[in-house]
Amino acid sequence: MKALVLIPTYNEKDNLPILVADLMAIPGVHVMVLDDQSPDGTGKVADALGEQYPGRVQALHRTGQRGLGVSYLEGFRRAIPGDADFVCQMDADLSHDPKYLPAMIAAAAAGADLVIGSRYLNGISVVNWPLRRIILSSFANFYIRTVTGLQLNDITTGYRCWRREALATLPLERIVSEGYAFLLDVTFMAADAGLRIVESPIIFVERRIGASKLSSGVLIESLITPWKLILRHGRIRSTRPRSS
Ligand SMILES: Nc1nc2c(ncn2[C@@H]2O[C@H](COP(=O)(O)OP(=O)(O)OP(=O)(O)O)[C@@H](O)[C@H]2O)c(=O)[nH]1
Ligand SMILES: [Mg+2]
Repeated sequence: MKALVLIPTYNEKDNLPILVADLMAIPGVHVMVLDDQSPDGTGKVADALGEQYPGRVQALHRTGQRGLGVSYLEGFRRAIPGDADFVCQMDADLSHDPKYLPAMIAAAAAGADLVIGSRYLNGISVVNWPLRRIILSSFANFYIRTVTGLQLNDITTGYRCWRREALATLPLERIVSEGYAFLLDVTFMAADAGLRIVESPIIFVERRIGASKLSSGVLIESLITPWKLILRHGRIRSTRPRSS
């Protein structure tokens, strides 16, 4: 079993070594850091981790347009022709605890095409979020569900695990969105293609070190994207996916 974890970074020099050390404790897990020329030197930290864990950690120094969506797309493009059984996605800011990864990989090994690390499967599982952030995120998920027909509790989470062969079937080159809209876009594409999506519970912990990079432009894009998706493809009509 090989799982490649894609980690997009922008100014995460203090968080990244902690996350990678925890991931390296899980057998079969490999890491690809997707750094966007972070001014704080995260790229150098990623290179050092590559030397510390040869053959398991790889640092990709992106050039050109910066962004979460374009970084993930570049990671997918590199991972798809590779030999990993599973391709996972995680934030670098320690919000996504690696302890949930084995259960997510197991769900994919058991037949799910996409496993979503869900904050909203058992009530609301977030730590250190102000009430307004909880309301915003819950409303965003309710809004996206209502407009698109996607029956998932957490559509904007960045903690995921794909079966590589299933990911390879998607027309990813069509995606142009960023941030939360990117995450919605790719999830919608997976559901529209009939992939089997399951949710696996996680407890999300708000970052303690470093700053958030998601702008109001990205939030507005995530309000518009659901409408773009249904205008192009229609609403999702599949039955409610099962949780793992
Ligand atoms: N490569 C790359 N990574 C990014 C970019 N913007 C954000 N990231 C990374 O994407 C992940 C999620 O970004 P965050 O800023 O934590 O977004 P968020 O979790 O919605 O916001 P917070 O709750 O404030 O942390 C982190 O690992 C970031 O370092 C970018 O432009 N390029
Ligand atoms: Mg974060």
